[in-house]
Amino acid sequence: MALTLYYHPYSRAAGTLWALEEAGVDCELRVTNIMKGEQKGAELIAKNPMGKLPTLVDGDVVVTEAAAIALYLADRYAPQLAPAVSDPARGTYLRWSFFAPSVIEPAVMAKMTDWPVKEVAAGWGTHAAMLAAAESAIAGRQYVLGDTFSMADVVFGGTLRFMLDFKQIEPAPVFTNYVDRLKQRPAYQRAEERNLAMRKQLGLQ
Ligand SMILES: N[C@@H](CCC(=O)N[C@@H](CS)C(=O)NCC(=O)O)C(=O)O
Repeated sequence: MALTLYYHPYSRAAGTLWALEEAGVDCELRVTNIMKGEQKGAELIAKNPMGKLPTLVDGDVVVTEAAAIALYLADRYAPQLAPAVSDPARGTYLRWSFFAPSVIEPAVMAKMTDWPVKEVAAGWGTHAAMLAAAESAIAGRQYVLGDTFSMADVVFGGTLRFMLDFKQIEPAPVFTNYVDRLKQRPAYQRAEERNLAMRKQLGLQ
């Protein structure tokens, strides 16, 4: 198997399994116990100086950052899940894929930790503006691209799924309906089964 994912079921790498399942890509899972600090060991640090999961190795290439990994998998292995570079829909696809880690995640973290930041300087603005923008991405639509599912839904929807499951955002119907729709996907369910099996195998629950 050419691909290796440094993985733990209690990490963002669990979401990467969904991306792999959607892309139909086989990948060796290198379990890295973040509870024991294995992510800071020499093997992973050599590949990802952040010492974080997920880290994907594909031949000679290392890809880090969950969103980048998902978009990479679509571009390289499942182009049907990404608008072509020449398609203007690519703008929408990239917009909400980048919005997840660069706006949703820090806005939620800033609110949870009472981190005082200047709204004009912080790239994520305010929590309220983040929620309104996220809502605008999917209001009246099935998916980020309208009727067409894409890898942007794995990234953007996967982030909302996590925030809802861990009660980090309010369960507004626009978000819960969208996430419920995503959870029906066979690839999502296969990934969740694998994550669950791995948690059991590692004695976690
Ligand atoms: N920006 C990274 C964040 C990765 C990240 O923070 N991963 C966590 C697990 S979800 C981690 O590896 N934590 C262990 C550590 O920082 O030592 C991404 O989006 O993939």
